[in-house]
Amino acid sequence: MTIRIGIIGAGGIGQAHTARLTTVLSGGRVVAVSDLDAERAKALAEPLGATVYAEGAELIVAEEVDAIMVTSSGPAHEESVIAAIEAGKPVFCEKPLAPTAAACLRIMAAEQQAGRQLVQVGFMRRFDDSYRQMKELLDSGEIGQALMVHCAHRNPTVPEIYTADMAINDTAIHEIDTMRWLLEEEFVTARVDRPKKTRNRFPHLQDPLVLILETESGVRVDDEIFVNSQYAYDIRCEAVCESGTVSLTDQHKIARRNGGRNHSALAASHVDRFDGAFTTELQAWIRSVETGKVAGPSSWDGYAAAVVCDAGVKALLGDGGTVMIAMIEKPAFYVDGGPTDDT
Ligand code: ISE
Repeated sequence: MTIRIGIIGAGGIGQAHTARLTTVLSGGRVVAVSDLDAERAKALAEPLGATVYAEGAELIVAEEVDAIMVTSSGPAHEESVIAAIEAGKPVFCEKPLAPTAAACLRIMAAEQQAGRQLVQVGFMRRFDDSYRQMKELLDSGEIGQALMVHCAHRNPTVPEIYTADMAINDTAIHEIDTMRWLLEEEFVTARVDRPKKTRNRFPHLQDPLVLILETESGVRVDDEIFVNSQYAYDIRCEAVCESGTVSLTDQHKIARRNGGRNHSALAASHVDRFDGAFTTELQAWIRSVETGKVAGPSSWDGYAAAVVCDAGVKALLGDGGTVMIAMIEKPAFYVDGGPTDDT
């Protein structure tokens, strides 16, 4: 069975996912594309023989489309995701699920109304081999319970259109989701520390910053966000546990030695650092469409991340104090993948 996929949003990530679906993954085929920019949609669709739809809404209800991939800009996600749910079609939505917790709640309401989970959110780090190995070790209990986690998320540079809140909403959101998944706990407080600013930033940014989160049981997570680090895309994570530690290693691409030196090539962006994770994530989505059971991050996870982001942004823009995080109780619908076709 080949899942016929419609892509809404033909920008960078839409193109990257399409390339994966076309060349690396099995079980899915891109048959339809829609983008506000018709030329961009055409450029993506034509080589694949896919149909271009002027409106995402038309693509969603098209007979030839079995499942939807939403790779448009964050604020446009809600409309497409809800329309896909209403059409009863599975939908993969890039992160963030929606820019506000209120919008995520509307998506969850539509999904519960539909009676089965249909949404997977693009938090790809959950599919990264090294994070998965960390989780396996933590789950085994071999090194005791996690007490603290030190994270760093460094990008070489960001463009001028990157706004102050994006340090949380667009960048730290990855650690927020990954830590919820790794620790299997929700966060209850957020604070932002503001170190000395780099001269290599645009003036509207606080760069670097440290987001400090605390979970229900008291695990402290610190996340250094440094988006003008200049040198590489560097993702770090160390969990300090009761009787040991576990951390990601340096993600070298190659190690070169010459001229009396040891040079290690580091990732330049999330595209190469998380290449394998993106592939595993999308393959898992295709399989889940086949089985009818969402297997990755759900709308609930999209909502939970949005609530923590809202608190993080409030802390960043506030007076340096601690912000309480208030989430709704997790609906039974989202426990263990929720109801399926057969329930
Ligand atoms: C970007 O939007 C991403 O999603 C990347 O994974 C992240 O590392 C980067 O910081 C964000 O700006």
